[in-house]
Amino acid sequence: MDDIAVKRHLSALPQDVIDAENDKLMAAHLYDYESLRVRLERSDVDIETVVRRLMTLEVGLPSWGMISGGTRFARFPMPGEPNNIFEKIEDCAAVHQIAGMTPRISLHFPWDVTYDYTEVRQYAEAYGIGFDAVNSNTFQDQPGQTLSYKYGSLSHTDRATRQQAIEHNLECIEIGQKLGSNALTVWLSDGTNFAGQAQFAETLERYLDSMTEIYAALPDDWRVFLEHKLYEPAFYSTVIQDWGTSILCAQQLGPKAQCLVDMGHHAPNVNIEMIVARLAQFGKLGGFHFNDSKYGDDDLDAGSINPFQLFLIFNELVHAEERAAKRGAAFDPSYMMDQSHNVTDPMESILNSARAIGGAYAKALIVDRAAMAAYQDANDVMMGHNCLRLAFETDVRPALAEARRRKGGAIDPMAAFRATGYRAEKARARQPRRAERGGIC
Ligand code: AFD
Ligand code: MN
Ligand code: MN
Repeated sequence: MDDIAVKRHLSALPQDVIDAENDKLMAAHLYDYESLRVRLERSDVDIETVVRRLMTLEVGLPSWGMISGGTRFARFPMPGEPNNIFEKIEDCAAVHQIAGMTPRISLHFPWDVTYDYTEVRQYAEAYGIGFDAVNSNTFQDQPGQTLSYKYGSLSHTDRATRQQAIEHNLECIEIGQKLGSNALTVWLSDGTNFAGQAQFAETLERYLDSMTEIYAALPDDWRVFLEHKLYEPAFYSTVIQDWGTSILCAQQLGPKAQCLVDMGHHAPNVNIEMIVARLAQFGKLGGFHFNDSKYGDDDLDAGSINPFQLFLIFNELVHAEERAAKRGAAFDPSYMMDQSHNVTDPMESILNSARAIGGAYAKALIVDRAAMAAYQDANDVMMGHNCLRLAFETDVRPALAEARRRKGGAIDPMAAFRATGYRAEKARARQPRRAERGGIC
């Protein structure tokens, strides 16, 4: 790896292939871009400003989403998928080269445990990839583990089991420091399957005691993200079941503790954009796990089921961004994806998701906020609503394509990715993964 580590920003994909694909589309792209520019100008929106803001959008990729996912029934591996952290980083770099908005990878431990984190960091840096929040895992027992998490981890009734889970989280922070990460995400699977299995209050107290120890170990510039989830694997109750419990715990722990919103972790029909607004208003919106869902924690591709919801979330994010800017306050949620790709090529799903997330942001950026505020003040319901509808119905793809192109990415991500033949080449070069039994990852 040493020869790779000394170079800077290797290309995972042949840039000339991306450029050639862009050349083919350039005339049509310029025409579409000009049409959008004129269209937006009529609403006093400057397309250049939109493109420049789009160019600042960054979304971290889940290391566990780079391989084919699976259900609890089966996992169907695909030829050419990554076998280790280096290959996952390489795939992230390839996606970033095309999409221009995914410069970080979020690791999950112990799944991504390796022997030399300096080497991993250098390898990633060589590709221009950094590290997003590190994720701890106390929802599975690992080979050789002393105490079982069958009945819980950070909230377990047994002090020694809690201690083991605390130590795992402390180790994640240490690894994260070596990698240059600055956040820890704690998703806790602890909960119950039966009424009477545990007391809600005491369980939460034990969780808070454990989290207090983890919080105390956070370096100065670190944050801890609390990821709530209402069910699964526990089916009667979970300890951090919703954003209410999450924000209460984050407030009790202190300013470095914030809430992470995974879009699939709510009851059906919950108004997620409103949760986003509330968390942002109280400085507790730490991060996102973007994905989409039809029924539960489906981990489908962002924007594939309910793009309007994704847009409404970004509408709140842009509003929160602007509110914070006016007050000189910080607003810096960490955007990440958390998807499971069972029937598609993970890289293609991620490219599509990046497009959906960027598109939702672009649409949120062109909302006429001054007009909407005036309609709201005048209680003109229909016109207030139409400010959002108009933005949502606008085809913003040329602005997004331009943002990608200016970063060396592709006007048409899917076409460019397929033109590189990346996956077929990896299918030849990489060891095939063995067919595994079921399991989320
Ligand atoms: C879980 C949560 C959490 C966790 C992931 C593991 O969304 O983010 O880290 O899946 O695959 O459902
Ligand atoms: Mn998640
Ligand atoms: Mn999930």
